[in-house]
This record gives sequence, structure tokens and C-alpha cells, in this order.
Amino acid sequence: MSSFFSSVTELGGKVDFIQFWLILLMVFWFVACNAVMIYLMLRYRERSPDQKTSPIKGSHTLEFIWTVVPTIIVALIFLFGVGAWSEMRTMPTDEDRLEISVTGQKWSWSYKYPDGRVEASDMYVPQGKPVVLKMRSVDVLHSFFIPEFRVKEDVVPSIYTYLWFKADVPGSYQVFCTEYCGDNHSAMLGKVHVLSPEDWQKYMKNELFPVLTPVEEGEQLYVKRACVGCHSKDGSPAIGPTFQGLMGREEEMADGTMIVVDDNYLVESIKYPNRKLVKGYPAGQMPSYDGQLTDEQIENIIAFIKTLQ
Ligand code: HEC
Ligand SMILES: [Cu+2]
Repeated sequence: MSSFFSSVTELGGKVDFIQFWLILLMVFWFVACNAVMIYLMLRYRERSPDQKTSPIKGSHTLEFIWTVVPTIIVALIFLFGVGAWSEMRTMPTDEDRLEISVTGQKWSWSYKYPDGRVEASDMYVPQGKPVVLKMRSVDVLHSFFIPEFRVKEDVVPSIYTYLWFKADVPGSYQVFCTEYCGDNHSAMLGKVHVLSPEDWQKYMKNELFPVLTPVEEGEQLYVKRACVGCHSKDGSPAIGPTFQGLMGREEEMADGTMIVVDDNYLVESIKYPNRKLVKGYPAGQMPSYDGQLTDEQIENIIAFIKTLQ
């Protein structure tokens, strides 16, 4: 039976166990109640107009049973439920836990590690170690959901929320945003990669992935950080201006001034989008990537933009 329940995390197995018995209980009582009801309807139907109902005096034994039995069942459901729930909501304090800061923004996830590394959309975690996520949003409500781990928590602007898991099976698991957060909500996806101890060592030493050129990394970030959701690279219109031919373009700002796009302007536009607004686009659409992307990552994105002439 163990593989029938989630086996990626121990807690997920408990959640599935409770869910399974709840459904079984509900099915049992639904069938039992309806069967008795149908039987009694037929058995005691009116057979002739002058038929009298027999007087019913009540039964203390029956009343006792139908009070005590459900109370025990409901109390058990509560005990199991509150046990799993409090385990889920109590963040582990183990010495070897890994704490990752998760940021949700329209429409991507990013992860900051204790050693300063930043990952976008894909999170890497060690197998068998507790991982605590400290989460916040820079814009609207999001919700971080890893279905296979059976954990989910809202991600809210201006406060931190927390989630934890300990994944025992290496592999890649889907992340969803489950709070409708605008146009590209359904594209706000990611993966949690659970690495074996050897792969985790390699990952920490930056040996797990091939070294990318700045342009290659920039293109990856363009997709992973969801710039692609608002900026096309082939000139087609989108929520924001196209990146095609952006470098060196002469543009009118919302306040009427003309600028020529150069490196400094691009850095500023990515870190503080509302300082210089392109004419025709509303403020507040583009999220700020200040602190979300490292300077090196911004440089690589710019290297990529330069190739789109
Ligand atoms: C939610 C939509 C959205 C996302 C996601 C987004 N942007 Fe933008 N971006 C806009 C809008 C709208 C503008 C135009 C208004 C302004 O200047 O802030 C803009 C403007 C810009 C500009 C200035 C363009 C110009 O023509 O002068 C740059 C550069 C830019 N974004 C880069 C990025 C990068 C890099 C990313 C990903 C890391 C990104 N944007 C993600 C919506 C978005
Ligand atoms: Cu979202």
C-alpha cells in the first residue's frame, strides 16, 4: 500500500493516508445511509388509506450508539488531521536544514540560497534534508504549490509566509502558482529538482551544469524570469515593448523626453522600471528586478538583448 500514497515526502504520505480514509468513510456512510433509507421507504410505505402507524417509544441504546460512534470517528479524523497539519505548519529547526528565500512576482519564481546564489524558476534541493522556504511577493498574491509534496502556501506582498518539505526521492517535481495573479498566471511554473547527495555536492561546487556563455545565460533568464511573457523578441506587440532592435533605439518616454537606449538605460529599466516609462505603457506593469537578479545576470540579459537586432 505504501507506494499507493505519496512517497516523495513522509508528510505527503500522511496527507494521502488521511485523504484515503476520509473518502472511504464518506463512501461507506453515503451508501449505508441511502441503503437503509430506501429499504425503510419500501418496507413502511402506505399500503392502504386506513393504515395506522405504530407508536414508537424511542430507544436509549440506539441513541447512545449513534452519538458515541460518530463522535469517536470524528475525533479520530480530527486527531490525525491536526497532527499532520501541525507538522506541516511547524518549521523544522534542524541544524542541517536549508533555508531558501522564495520570491514570487508576475509571473515567475526565484530562489535565493544562503550562499548568495540565485536561481530562477528551477529550485535545487538536497535529498533527505529539511528545506524551509521563506516566501514573499513583490507584487500581488501568489501561491506556491508543489503537488507531489502535498504542500501549498500563499505568497503575499509585505509579509513572509513559510513552507517546508523533506523530499526523499531524487527527481524533478512541478511547481504551480495557484492564486490567479494576472494574464500569464498559468505560465507561472517552476520545478523543484531533488538532488542525490553526490549531485548536490556538484551543484554546490557549480559543477552540475555546463558553463554557459553570457548570451546563452541571458536567453535562459529571458524565458525563466518570464520577460518572455511581456516582451517579444521578434517585434510582435505584447504587454511591454519588444526587445527586437531595442539596443540603440531612439525612444520617447512618457514625459516627452527622447532617449537612446544604451547599457545604463537597460540596467535602470530592469531594476527600476518606473523611473523612465516608455510612452504608451502604464506604470506598475513591469515588476522591479532590483535584488531579484544579480548584476551579472542583468549583464547577461543585456548581452542577449544586444543580439536581437
Ligand atoms: C508583467 C510584464 C513584464 C515583465 C514580466 C517584464 N517586463 Fe519589462 N516592461 C514591461 C512594460 C509594460 C514596460 C514599459 C513600461 C516601462 O518602461 O516600465 C517594460 C519595459 C522594459 C524595458 C524598457 C524597454 C524600452 O523600450 O525602453 C526593458 C529593458 C525591460 N522592460 C526589460 C525587462 C526584462 C529584462 C524582464 C525580465 C527579467 C522584463 N522586462 C520583464 C513589462 C514587463
Ligand atoms: Cu502567481
